[in-house]
This record gives sequence, structure tokens and C-alpha cells, in this order.
Amino acid sequence: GHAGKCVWFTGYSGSGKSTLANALEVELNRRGYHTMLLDGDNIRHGLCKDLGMGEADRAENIRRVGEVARLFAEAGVIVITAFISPFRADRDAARALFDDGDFVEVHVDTPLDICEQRDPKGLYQKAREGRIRDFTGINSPYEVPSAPEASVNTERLSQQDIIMQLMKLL
Ligand code: GGZ
Repeated sequence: GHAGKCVWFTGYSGSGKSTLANALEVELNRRGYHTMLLDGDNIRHGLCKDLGMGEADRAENIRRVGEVARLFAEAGVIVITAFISPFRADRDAARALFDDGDFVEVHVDTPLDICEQRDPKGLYQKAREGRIRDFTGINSPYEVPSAPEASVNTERLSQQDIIMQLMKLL
């Protein structure tokens, strides 16, 4: 199929990736598009349950997500992914699986201090207390995308504005 694409959200834990990914999926479905949302809930508990949060395991997680995304896209589905995907090389390897224009990288550019204030799962606090190793932004790096198709600021724009911005890209 040739309508397939991948919309790849990247950003810190608590940045709003999953919320935006869900809202984008709802909007695409409303317009009649067939979509597949890949996130930690359906990937890290199944296909990638053997993987942890060290750098090599994250690379493997993202590699598998990229390959699954490509398979769905080949079947004509619009795939939306929501993973921190902190390493540029891993995101670029996923991008390389797609034709030009079919991989739309979206940096959810919520500042770390805001993500840490939100702390919806209490993970930042745990990480600060030294109870989680390799926590992105605290003791594991996040490499900011150098040329994302979109960079969205969840503090300044409403969710609806962001979704409209992304729809124009697709
Ligand atoms: C970052 C972690 C960690 C560590 C568990 N670092 O906000 P969440 O909770 O629901 O999403 C985060 C998720 C990160 O998994 P990803 O598959 O997106 O990561 S990657 O793309 O880097 O492979 C967070 C939770 O798991 N979590 N431990 N150490 N986030």
C-alpha cells in the first residue's frame, strides 16, 4: 500500500507524547484513516518485554518498533509511535526504513522541569531518590532531534492547535 506513513513522537517521560498520539489517532480515524498506535503499553509488555532501559536495550526497543512500524506502513496503515527514543542514531535508523516523506518525526518539546513537575507516575521523584537507574533527563541523556518535521510545545499551544498543525503535515 502507498498511503502508509509513520508519525514518530519523541520526548521526555511526561512530555505529552501519548496524549498527543492518542488525539492524533482519534482525528485520523474521524477522517477515515486506518491507524496503529505503538507505545510502551502494547510494545514493552509484549514484543519487547525482554528489554530494559539501558542504552543498548533502548536501541533494540526502538529498532523493533521501527521494523513493526514499517510492516504496518507497508500495509497502508498510518502508524503513530510514542516512545522516548532518546538517541538520535536510533531514531535515524528508524527513519531510514521509510521512503522520504513517509517518516514524520515530532519532537514533543516540553521542558524537562515541566515534565518533572507533572510527574504523573511519580517516576521523576523516584529517579531523584536514586531508585530508578538510567532515567531519561535525570541520569540518562536525551538527544534533541536536529531536524524534526515538527517540534511542538505543549505549554504554549492547546492540544487542538497541535493536532491541526500535525494534520497539515500529513
Ligand atoms: C525513562 C522510564 C524509565 C527510565 C521506566 N527512563 O512516562 P512513561 O514512564 O509512561 O513512559 C516512560 C517509559 C519509557 O519507555 P520507552 O519505551 O518510551 O523508552 S525508550 O524509547 O527509551 O526505549 C516511563 C517508563 O517507561 N520508564 N523506566 N529509566 N522512562
